[in-house]
Amino acid sequence: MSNLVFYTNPMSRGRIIRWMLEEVGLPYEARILHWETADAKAADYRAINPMGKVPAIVHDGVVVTECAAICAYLADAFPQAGLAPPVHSPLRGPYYRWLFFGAGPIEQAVGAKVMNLEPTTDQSRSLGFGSMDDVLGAVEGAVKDRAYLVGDGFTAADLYLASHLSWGMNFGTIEKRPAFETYVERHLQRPAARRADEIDDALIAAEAQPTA
Ligand SMILES: N[C@@H](CCC(=O)N[C@@H](CS)C(=O)NCC(=O)O)C(=O)O
Repeated sequence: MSNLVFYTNPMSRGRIIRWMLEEVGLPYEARILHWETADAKAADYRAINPMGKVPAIVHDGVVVTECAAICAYLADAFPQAGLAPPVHSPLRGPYYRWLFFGAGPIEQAVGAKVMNLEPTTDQSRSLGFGSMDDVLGAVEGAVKDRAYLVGDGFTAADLYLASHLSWGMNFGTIEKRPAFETYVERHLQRPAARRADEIDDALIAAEAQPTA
C-alpha cells in the first residue's frame, strides 16, 4: 500500500485533488469510490471521512478531508513542488485568505444558487457569503489583470480557485466574466491540470462502457 492514498470519484471535487497530486508529482494510490454501490457510505470509508464524502487522502497515516485542507496540507508536506509561499512569508496571508474564501463564501454562494436560495439584503448581513454578487466582485478584484492570486507564482490557492471558477462556469452556477475566463484558461493549461483531467476523463469513459 502506498504511503499516499487518495479516495475519489472522477465526477467529484476529487478532480481538484487529482490536479494537486499531479502538481506534486509523487506516486499515489487512487481508490475510486462509486455512488451507485454507496462505497463512500460504508463503515470502512466512514472511518476515514465520517461525512461519507470524497475526496480524502491518507498520507503516512494522516487523514485529511476537505479539498482546501488537502490542498494546503499537500503544499506544505511537499514544499519542493513550490505550491505555497514559505511559512513565515507575508504572502502566507493572502494565500490562506483565498483558500478559505474558496472553501467558505464561494462554496456557500454556489450551494445557495444550486438550491435557488437568493438571500434578501437583511439575510445577507448574517450570511457568511453575503451575496453571490459580492463574492464574485471580490474574486474578480483579485484575479483581474493578474496571473496569480499571491505574489508572482502559482500556488494551491490558484489551483483551488481556478477549479471552483471552472466548475461553476461550466455548470452555470458562476456567471462567466472575462477576468474569470482568462484566469481559468491560463491555469488549466498547466501540464498537471491536463494530466489530471485525462486520468479522470478516462475513468469516466471506462465506467460508461457497457460490461459484457
Ligand atoms: N466540503 C467537502 C465537500 C465534499 C463533497 O461534497 N463531495 C461530494 C462530491 S463533489 C460527495 O462526496 N458527494 C456524495 C455524497 O454526499 O453522498 C470538500 O470540500 O471536500
